[in-house]
Amino acid sequence: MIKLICAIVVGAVIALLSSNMSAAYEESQFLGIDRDGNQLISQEEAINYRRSLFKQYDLNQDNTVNYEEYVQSNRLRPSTAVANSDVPVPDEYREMDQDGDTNISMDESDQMGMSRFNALDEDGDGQISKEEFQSPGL
Ligand SMILES: [Ca+2]
Ligand SMILES: [Ca+2]
Ligand SMILES: [Ca+2]
Repeated sequence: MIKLICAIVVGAVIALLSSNMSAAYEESQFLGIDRDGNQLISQEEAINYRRSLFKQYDLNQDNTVNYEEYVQSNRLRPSTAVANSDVPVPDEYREMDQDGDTNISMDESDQMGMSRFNALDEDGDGQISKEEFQSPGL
């Protein structure tokens, strides 16, 4: 019986810890995007954030993110796999790559940012509050 109680207590503590950790993650992501620290994410801040992500993805800096760069940046392929082995295309990439040429332009990335922004902005006031901000975010 004592063992069972211990197991329940340990389980509850683990559940509590992991829920706190995901909240902390969202909090730090929010603070990273909210550059002027007014506790709201404006459209401009959202676009700036998308552009900094875009630059990180664009490994050869030619202003497009091709699928190989996306795979490498997101570590979608295990490091032990062959360099150009196929990785299934995630929905996010398909959604961004509107013309389907397997290159993401900055425009396409901006549009994805705006559609995510609008999806998160539940009250439609053009700002994302902490309450509105949630995973997967922008
Ligand atoms: Ca702000
Ligand atoms: Ca590139
Ligand atoms: Ca809002």
